[in-house]
Amino acid sequence: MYYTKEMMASVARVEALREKNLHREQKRMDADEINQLLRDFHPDGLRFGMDTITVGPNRGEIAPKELVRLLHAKGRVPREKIDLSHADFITDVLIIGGGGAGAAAAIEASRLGAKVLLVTKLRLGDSNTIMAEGGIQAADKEGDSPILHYLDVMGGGHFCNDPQLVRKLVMEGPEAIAWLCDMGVMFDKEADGTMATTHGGGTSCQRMHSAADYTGAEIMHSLRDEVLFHDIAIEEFTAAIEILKDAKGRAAGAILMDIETEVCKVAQAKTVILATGGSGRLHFQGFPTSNHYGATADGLVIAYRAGVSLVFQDTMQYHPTGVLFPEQLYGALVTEKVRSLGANILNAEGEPFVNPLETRDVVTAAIIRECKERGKGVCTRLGSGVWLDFPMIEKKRGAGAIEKYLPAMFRMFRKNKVDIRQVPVLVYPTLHYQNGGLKIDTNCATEVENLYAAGETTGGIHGRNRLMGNSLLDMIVYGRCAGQEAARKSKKVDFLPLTLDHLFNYERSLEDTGTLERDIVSPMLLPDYRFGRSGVSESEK
Ligand code: MEZ
Repeated sequence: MYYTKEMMASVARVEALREKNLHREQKRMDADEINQLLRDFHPDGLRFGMDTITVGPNRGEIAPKELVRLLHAKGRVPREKIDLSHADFITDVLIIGGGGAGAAAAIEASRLGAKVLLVTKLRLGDSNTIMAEGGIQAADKEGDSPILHYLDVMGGGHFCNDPQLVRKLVMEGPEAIAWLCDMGVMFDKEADGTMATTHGGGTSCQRMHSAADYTGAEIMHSLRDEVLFHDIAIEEFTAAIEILKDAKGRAAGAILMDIETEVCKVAQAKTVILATGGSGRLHFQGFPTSNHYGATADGLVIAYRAGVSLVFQDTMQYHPTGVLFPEQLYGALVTEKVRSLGANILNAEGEPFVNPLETRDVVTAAIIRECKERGKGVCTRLGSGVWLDFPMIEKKRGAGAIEKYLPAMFRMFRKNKVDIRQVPVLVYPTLHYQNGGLKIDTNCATEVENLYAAGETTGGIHGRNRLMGNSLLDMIVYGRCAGQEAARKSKKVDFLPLTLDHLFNYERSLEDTGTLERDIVSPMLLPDYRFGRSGVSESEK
């Protein structure tokens, strides 16, 4: 154990109050308190973190400035070397992205008889899906219903979610769980064989299905095995750097780039699915992230240039409990399941200051207020944070509960010399999820014909704040849907000559408005940490 003397003094205060805190119910905030808190302390409310988009479908709207910079950059395509009259790959359905949504889409498209090519810039499975910990929501138990789930999703998203997208999410939730079970996913069960489920922040029923605290890994491994079982072509370490269109303005493939050699190839497809995931690696407002290394908003950038609108692009999810200490785990996710199991959030005095099962945006804003305004955080070299009191779990659920329910957390901290059965852990919000993204309809169709999207790269389902466990559900429900729709549509499409005119026109608009970012190209593909966390040199900031 190598907590500092000051930290240990604060831990002693947490321990002294633990018995009292066990019997203390932290009150929930009312709507006015929540609105005020979010306005004043949630990072989304800080307008200095935003810039205005100057071209394209969302011209005049705001987005995080790190994203705007990429939207205002030139494409990566080596124009002189690309011959669009020759296709290196020809397929029915091209899937861009090898995480949960891409894999689910590939399985369904292949099942419907389409020829499928899946490209991923890392390896199949490298994604935010595989890193998801706490669970997947679905209203499949007695006493629950999709209607209650619907109300929770809408409430969590501040009632600005797209109602039809939410309807599909919750109605198809139980079937998604059954599909995963059929595929071999081993969810936790009670002794009588029924699903073991817990609450998440903002849920009215216990509908969080989990595989301990590595639910995403359990799901992704099964999806990956299933993809490999099908006749699906896979190109790893291959990034899509631009959408190709045909002479009718429909999506018709992509320019692919080998991530090692940077050699580019042309993939021609009847339909294209974007399942490129999130953008945590852009480190909005300098936050650390729980995201995988490839979460760099690529899908948003290439689809936007092709003409797809963004929705809720100004709202990000900062998960309240990222690791603050030990430093080598900075930003790593501490699953919300820890709070579902009974751990509370405490300031340096050991006092609770927010109900741990408020929605994520609320808990995040409360932590930021406690540290930044009230000065009641615990100081570390990386800033101040608050305690997540793991030992409270064993007080509530008995000895052995941590190793039973949170084996991955236990191991992660033990490897770093922290025994979470004995001591609380210092946490601070970490960038976790992109609430917004590409606009889709309930068939996963974007505004560009033959271009579909699914998973974290899309927006609208979760409104301005997603609840725990709804992204794993979203990527299964909508990933499957995208695969089916794209496969069906591919049967009606003929190949026409390919073009990149949309890219050239977009770049011309940037030149005309004087807003072209001349010193970078996009999509980013991988973060560059040579100049600090955001990949932007200090002098540029
Ligand atoms: O849905 C999520 O983001 C999730 C399950 C995260 C977690 O806290 O475990």
